Amino acid sequence: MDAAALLNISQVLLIAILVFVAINLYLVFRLKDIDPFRKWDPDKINGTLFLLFFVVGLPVSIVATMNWSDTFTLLIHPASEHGAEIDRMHINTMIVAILVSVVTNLILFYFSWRYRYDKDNKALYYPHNNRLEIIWTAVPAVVLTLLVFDGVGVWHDIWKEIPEDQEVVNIEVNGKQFGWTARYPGEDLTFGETNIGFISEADGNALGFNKEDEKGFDDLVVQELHLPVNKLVHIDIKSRDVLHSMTLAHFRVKMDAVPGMPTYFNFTPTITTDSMRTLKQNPDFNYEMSCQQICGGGHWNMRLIVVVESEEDYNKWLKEQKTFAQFYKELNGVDLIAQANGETETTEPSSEDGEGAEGENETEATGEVAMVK
Ligand SMILES: [Cu+2]
Repeated sequence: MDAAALLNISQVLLIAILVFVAINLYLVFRLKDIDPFRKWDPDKINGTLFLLFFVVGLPVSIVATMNWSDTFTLLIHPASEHGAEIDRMHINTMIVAILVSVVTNLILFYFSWRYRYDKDNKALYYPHNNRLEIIWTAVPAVVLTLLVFDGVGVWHDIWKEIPEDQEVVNIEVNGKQFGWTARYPGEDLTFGETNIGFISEADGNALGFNKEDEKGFDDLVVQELHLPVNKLVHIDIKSRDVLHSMTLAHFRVKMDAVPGMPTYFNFTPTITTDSMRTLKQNPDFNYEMSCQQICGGGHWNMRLIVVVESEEDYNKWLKEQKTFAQFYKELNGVDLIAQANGETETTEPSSEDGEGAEGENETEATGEVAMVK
């Protein structure tokens, strides 16, 4: 028997003994026909308990939050350019909410004690006060409007148009029950066409590539998201079944993945995984993508590791990943590139052919798994 089980048994025993003692006391009082609580004033007791609850409860909840909640530790080191703005808004909202909550609860608990029942006191009939009504309607309205305006401004900044000439890293993220898969466009920087009707888990085409579209041959399908630091990232977000929510909490990024309606999010990661490990003093720390929309039984397990690294390391990693054509050939023995070339002989010396040949040579060298179901 382990310590925890022993503790549980001793707790049950303790409660049983207390119940036993209470029953005995009750029987003794009844036999002797005495009421030990005759002199107790329930209004005074309740009033005092209310006050005590506030005086003890408030500091306890503050200490507990500061020591055991993620609220404060999560909200340091935003890892994206816009993250600091989100945190600033969050802190402003928290200050307002905590202030209002402490003041109203102080009044609630103090009044419960101060105006407890007293037989000499007569209740004051006070049905209405226009000035009070105006104050407690106008003050929250103004404060909330200020918070909302601030939020709209920040949201507008996050969603600003990207200038045509700005360099953007394009990535696609696909959600399904239950997992995330990321896709990079490969060397041609263009995603191949996909269609939900082409999805076939059996032959490894989990994203539904159109196997006749050459633009998809060099696409990289990966189970780990790599991002270059300080580069603008554009993520197209898709879902193939139900509603998911792509969440990168450390980067303050969150956007729903909606079946049949592609969404997107642009952001710039600013802290590499290595730097964050140092900042957090945790050598095992990893950024991760999660799902924050309850989407079924395996919702909790929708996790994708995210690695932020230097552009050099990022490019190196990209080169190590298998293209869709390589992966497909290894799994099914079908060479999509050769097939496409055979069918379209007239368009022979295109640039894709060169890339295709290179890709074939690399097949042997990179044996690592790039694509999982
Ligand atoms: Cu989900």
